[in-house]
Amino acid sequence: MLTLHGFPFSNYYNIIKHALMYKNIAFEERIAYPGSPELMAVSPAGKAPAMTTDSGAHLTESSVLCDYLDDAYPQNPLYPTAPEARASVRQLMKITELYLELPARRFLPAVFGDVQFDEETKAEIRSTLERGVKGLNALASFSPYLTGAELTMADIYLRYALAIPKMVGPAQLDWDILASVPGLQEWDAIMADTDIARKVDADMEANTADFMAYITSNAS
Ligand SMILES: N[C@@H](CCC(=O)N[C@@H](CS)C(=O)NCC(=O)O)C(=O)O
Repeated sequence: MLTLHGFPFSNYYNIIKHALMYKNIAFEERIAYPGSPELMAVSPAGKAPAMTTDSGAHLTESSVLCDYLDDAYPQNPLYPTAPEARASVRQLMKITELYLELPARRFLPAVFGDVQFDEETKAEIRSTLERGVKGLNALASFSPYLTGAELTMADIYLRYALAIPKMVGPAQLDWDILASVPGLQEWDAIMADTDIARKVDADMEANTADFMAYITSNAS
């Protein structure tokens, strides 16, 4: 059976977990924290998520895993079939990763530690985030999903990627991403209102104390 390695507090892990559940793919979860020998054994960069396929191959990088799941398990597809439409979905995923998730992630040391960011760095991060906001404003139709009537991988990807800008935006930049993109708040509520999202969120909540304990014990 396919194995998902990582931890439920991780937003990237949850992208893959949500996709697996949506596609009705049998999988087992193996909890492994960043930098642990268990994760290093399956993830060269020591990051979550990693996946072990049915034939025993180890794969990493969430966007790669998203593609793999739809290629290897065609049921309940999360990408359209037409090449241009597929590219549009991937375009949204890439914009989400590069211009929303990753820049916001730079503030995590302020959330999990006592790091302070100077105004110049904040302005630099903000200007990257503004590119992401422009991208969503230009490309997302919210009708009701990002690219139309069908849920795609871009919706799942954005739902969990948004966790970081939502977490850091107000405190670090006095900025609310949901208010910056018309339709995003309503879309976010739709995305949260499914059994799969509720299960992923509940598991995340349940993992919080354990993850924090791991972070704390590895900080000292
Ligand atoms: N580019 C990677 C990023 C994954 C990532 O950053 N995962 C976090 C957990 S949410 C992690 O393992 N961080 C540990 C680290 O950076 O050492 C992906 O798309 O899967």
